[in-house]
Amino acid sequence: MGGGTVSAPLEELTTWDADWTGLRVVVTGIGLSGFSAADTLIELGARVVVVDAGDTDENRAKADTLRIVGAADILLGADAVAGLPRVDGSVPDLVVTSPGFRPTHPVLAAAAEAGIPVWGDVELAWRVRIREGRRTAQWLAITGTNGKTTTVTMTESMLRAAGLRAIAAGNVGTPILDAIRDPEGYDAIAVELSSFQLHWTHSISPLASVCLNIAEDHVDWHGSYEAYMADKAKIYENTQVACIYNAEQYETEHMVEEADVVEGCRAVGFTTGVPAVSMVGVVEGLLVDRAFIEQRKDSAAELAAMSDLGEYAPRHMVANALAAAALVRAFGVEPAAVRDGLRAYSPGNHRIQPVARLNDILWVNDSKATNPHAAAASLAAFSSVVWIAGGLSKGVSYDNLVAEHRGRFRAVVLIGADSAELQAALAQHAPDVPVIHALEEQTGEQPAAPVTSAEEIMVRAVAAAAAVAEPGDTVLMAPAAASMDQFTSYAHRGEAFIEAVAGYVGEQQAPGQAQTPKEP
Ligand code: UMA
Repeated sequence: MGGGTVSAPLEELTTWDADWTGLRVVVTGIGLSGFSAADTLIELGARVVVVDAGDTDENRAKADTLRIVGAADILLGADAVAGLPRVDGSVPDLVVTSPGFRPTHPVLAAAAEAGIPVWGDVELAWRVRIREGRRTAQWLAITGTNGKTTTVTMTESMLRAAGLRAIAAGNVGTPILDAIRDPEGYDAIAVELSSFQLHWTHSISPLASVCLNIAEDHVDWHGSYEAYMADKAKIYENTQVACIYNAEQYETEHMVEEADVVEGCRAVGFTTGVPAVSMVGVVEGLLVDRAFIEQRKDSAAELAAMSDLGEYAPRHMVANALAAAALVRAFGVEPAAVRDGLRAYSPGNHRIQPVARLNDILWVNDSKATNPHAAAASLAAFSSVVWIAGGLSKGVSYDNLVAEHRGRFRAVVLIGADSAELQAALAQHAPDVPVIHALEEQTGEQPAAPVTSAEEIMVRAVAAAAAVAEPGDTVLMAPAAASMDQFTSYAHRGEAFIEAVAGYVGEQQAPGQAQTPKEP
């Protein structure tokens, strides 16, 4: 450390009330997590410099807010992130990074080179969660390639049904530091953790944890599938009561076997089949617990009925519900609250969301399918599909997805600025399936005009899909890719699809004959 006021050593900074004063911290990013990290550190009395490549109006407004709440230097623009800045003229003691920054980013590479510790906002949140005079929330930690958001939201719903003060936070949207700093505090937090966030956590010790599933994703950020998997496996480290694994995916069980956990912590499986001892699963249409009851050797406790998940519950939804149930059971929640929580839960938009039905063709928005694994789950739910797909591929392979589902495709409509990888997989594994480029389509005799907006992309994709779909088909927009090449977010992509479908349906129908979408 340099001169001036010196805080306690980092290893002693494990509560809110520790001496954080004068700690020199660089915060990377002024988005959701960076802002909450900087705001927290300022409140703790640390010296903070925030850097962000985006010199936008929004970032400038946030910078002004941080300057008002306390001493912080905020550096915006490309130059700001060219290397590691000094804090009060000295080398920083710590870097707290936003998850979007890759480990190879110049600021983080410089920190590694100088031997400066890097934490994520989640590590910081863990270190400040204990505060005198406030209740300390237990953490139920959730990761996985797909289903995280559904599972944290279901977990939150079950905890609330049990009368607990609970919130879903982390990657799901509410920064974990906002939940930690809530003045009333929480009994439990359902914490969604992405692989990026897990990469920068070091000491968290959740009450229970789960990796729902694992498949190739975010290879560009992590460098390899193995590195991604290793970061996901960190969810189980130091777990106190139960490590919950997917009994249908050995990789997750293996992660539990390899984890260093608190003594006495149990391994509990979830399965959509009949559960063995120490598992939760399904028996004759009921979700049951053979893990958290005394008599588990020869009996099971009913948690809920499949029908409590709604009329239409694909297999992965059942799996997510069981994982959530295992987490809350580990916390001591009664079976009735699992059922009530599931009944109260309503799935978010953009996840296998039926948006219209016309001439026996169902239109489904699954914009949240941002990788092949998620797209596979929704493709599996329908037998004959016009598939709208493509976008930012994040370096993953499409071979297995296309090879496995080629029998379902009536046709594929490509969106995405560059969907060459998906197109190559289609050419190799599904050569007979018609592939339509939404953006290159000809309209009548005239070549299509250049696409001017994200909305226009979806209008074209919907028109192309409508031209080939037949009664009984599902038109499924499950891109298997991120959205940022053409849209601002998956939500924007989903909204554009919903609007385009509504426009198409409106054109087809005489006024007054609109059909309301039904759950498939
Ligand atoms: N920035 C740079 N340089 C970079 C990267 C980012 O300057 O190389 C700046 C941007 O200009 C921007 C800020 O950093 O101002 C954004 O930071 P960020 O990308 O880390 O995003 P946050 O706004 O902090 O949101 C993050 C999560 N985003 C990512 O992990 C990319 C949000 O998850 C999360 O909800 C939020 O923290 C609160 O915890 C979103 C996500 O897409 C939903 N997650 C990925 C996923 O689910 O697949 C992992």
